[in-house]
Amino acid sequence: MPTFTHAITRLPGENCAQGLTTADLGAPNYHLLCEQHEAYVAALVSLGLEVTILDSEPDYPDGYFIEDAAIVAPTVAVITRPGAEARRGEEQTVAPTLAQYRELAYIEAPGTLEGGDVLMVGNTVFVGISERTNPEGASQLGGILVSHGLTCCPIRVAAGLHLKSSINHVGGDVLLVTPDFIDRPELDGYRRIAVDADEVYAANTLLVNDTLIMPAGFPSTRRKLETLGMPIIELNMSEAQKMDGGLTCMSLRF
Ligand code: CIR
Repeated sequence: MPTFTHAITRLPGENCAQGLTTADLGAPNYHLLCEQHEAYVAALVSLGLEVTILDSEPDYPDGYFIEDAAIVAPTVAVITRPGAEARRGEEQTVAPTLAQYRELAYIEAPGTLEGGDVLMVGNTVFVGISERTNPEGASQLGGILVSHGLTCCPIRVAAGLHLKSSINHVGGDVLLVTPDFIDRPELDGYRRIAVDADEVYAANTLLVNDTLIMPAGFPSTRRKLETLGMPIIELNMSEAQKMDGGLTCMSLRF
């Protein structure tokens, strides 16, 4: 399992309520969102990561969901081309920081790709084909990553915003999945733990250096994750959830 030493995050802006969302949970409270973001950064620091915090972006209310702007592999960082037109350009604001750590490669038009659709499990990279990531974007990513020793496996995303809204790696050969993904043949070879249908938001649990960070308020998922015997940190994610965002979205880890 990789050990992360760095993370890049971005502060939410006062424009956070202007971001894209399909959730019917009301507008996020900017101040509470900032507190929750601060707790998130503190959790990453407590797990040994050096965290770079970029300023909020006045033109990009979803910019703090920074995971969508890039894929960071061990020897290359791929700057995405977001499928959401309103988010196109965010990736340019992340590239200079990533260039300090990795060689950069780029997804080009007509490809679209968002980092929330990319799940790395060892040398295998699952790429969700979703409303945000098209087959061309997935194929370009595959072409870049294969030359860096990784294998891409496309997987159709029929529910949830991104692939990682529904599937995440929680250690070893174990994936945490929503009920929709439990029987997907692409995941054969992995042990799957399914969250309950009324806890699908908790499928977006983040593995960092042998600790699981999960959203607060999902007791059934917590009990299932406890069987893995790893430390668990719960974070309140109420405000990002209002904007369709989760734990993985709020950082790039490497
Ligand atoms: C969006 O719709 O693009 C943002 N409001 C939420 C992005 C969440 N990102 C992620 O799951 N990786």
